[in-house]
Amino acid sequence: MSFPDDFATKYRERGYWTGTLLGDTPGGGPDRTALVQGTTRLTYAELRARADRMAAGLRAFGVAPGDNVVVHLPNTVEFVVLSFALFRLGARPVYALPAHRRSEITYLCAHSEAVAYVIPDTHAGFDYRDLAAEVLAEVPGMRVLVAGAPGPFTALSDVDSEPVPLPAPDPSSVALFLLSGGTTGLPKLIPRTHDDYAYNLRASAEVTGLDQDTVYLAALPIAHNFALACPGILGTLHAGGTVVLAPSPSPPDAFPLIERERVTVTALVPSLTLLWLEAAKWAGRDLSSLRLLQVGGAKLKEETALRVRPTLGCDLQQVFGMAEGLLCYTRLDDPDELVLTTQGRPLCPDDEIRIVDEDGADVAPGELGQLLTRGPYTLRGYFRADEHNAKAFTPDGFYLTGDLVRRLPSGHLVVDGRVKDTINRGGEKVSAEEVESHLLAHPAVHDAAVVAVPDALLGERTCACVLPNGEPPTLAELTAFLRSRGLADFKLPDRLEVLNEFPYTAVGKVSKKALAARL
Ligand code: J2J
Repeated sequence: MSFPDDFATKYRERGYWTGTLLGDTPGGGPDRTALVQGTTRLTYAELRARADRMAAGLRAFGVAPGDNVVVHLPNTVEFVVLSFALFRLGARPVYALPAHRRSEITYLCAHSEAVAYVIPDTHAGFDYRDLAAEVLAEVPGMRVLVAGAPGPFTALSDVDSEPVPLPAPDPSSVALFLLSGGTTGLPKLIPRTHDDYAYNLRASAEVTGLDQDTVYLAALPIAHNFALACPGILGTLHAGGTVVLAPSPSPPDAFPLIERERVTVTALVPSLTLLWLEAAKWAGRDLSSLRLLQVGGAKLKEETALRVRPTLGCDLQQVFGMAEGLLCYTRLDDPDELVLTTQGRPLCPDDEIRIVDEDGADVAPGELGQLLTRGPYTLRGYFRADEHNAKAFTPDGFYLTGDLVRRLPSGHLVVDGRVKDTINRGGEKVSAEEVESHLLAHPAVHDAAVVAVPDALLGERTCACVLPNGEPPTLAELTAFLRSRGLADFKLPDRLEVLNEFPYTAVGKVSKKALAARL
């Protein structure tokens, strides 16, 4: 599903789509530092050279333009080099989150018909080579590349050869796939083109004021849109700044890096922001280089927003974004009132916004309704998902975000709930339907409904409501069962409620609203 010709023409004429290829993104001077990971430091010249060699190596290895490659790497130099190598080649990374496991990865590899799957050897106490062996049993024929000790597979470091001239990909072609937070059973693949994603990261870099003096700390997983390109690592490298890769966003990992590298900008979800605000008081680390903290992924409470400047000594930017496209940012020169209480306004003057009621009619100005959007960097359809696309888009191409928002006269949006059946667990999105379908496979579960319950730290947690089949299962039994089915840990229910019956809506569907209210 690509952009219609008349829209593509408009987006080019207005200067959003410039024909820039993502492989050409690293924009800094050759001797400047592009990447820092632990004791490893790469200049821009080194980054470009390594990406060129890996692109040639991948080509020789059999990866061709248009091929899909599932990339399952943590925040490492290899992630960045591999991404640029694939962009140069015109092969397409499918970015899996480090927390994904057999259930998600098997599906992603099969659905994208990936030719290769790239993993670390171990990360955060987990051996990804064991996972790869399990995935291969279900998706045979795929090649596995390992950053680190390869075990039975191929070392990524061996995928290396003298640079060769490679044909440049078409800027309007798909450059990469991101994953949707998911409203249905399985995560959807979001195709992003060179043209649209280059705009996404360039305009984001502008709105956050990035330049070659920026030192960006990648604390959140860079496989996620926020830390990848909003402006994230790609926006920073475009601006010629320095990217510092953190192994995790926890204060003990992140704070020493901020102090040592004089980090100026970073991005967090609200639950981590709370953690940082607490830790900053006792950590005894010099965080004074921080200029800007971006917070997004879930609704930031005003109480938390108010604490950012006094505690961390930097400005706050709220970001309401989605991997599907649309990004809203509070601006650096917005009045405090807007920065503290809104989720920003759209990035592009040609982001089209509609706010509609249940019948799809536009609401009155200032009223709450579902946000629909269309624009130069918002997808027109998920990859190979015709049936879902028919429901997720209007006939004229607006994407139904599932978010409930109201718009202020300034154009800023306030997010206030959602109509999609997901749980936003500290910024990590859990599809209720996906968890329910796994729960239903358990012999002691007759029926299951998964709902969000409020939580002081994470914003929301996941509650599994179950009608038992005979002896009711325990939460520990169910989470062990879900884990054995290869589901990522962040999707495991935090709480179990065993019920005798579900409340139903007039049309006979389980009423999640009534269920949540009952809890
Ligand atoms: C309330 N809900 C929010 C916010 C996202 C930047 C920032 C975040 C994401 C992201 C992203 C929210 N307040 N500030 O991709 O580039 C919820 C909405 C939205 C969904 C998208 C980025 N910011 N959300 O979170 O694809 O429900 O992207 O539709 O993971 O997160 O989730 P995701």
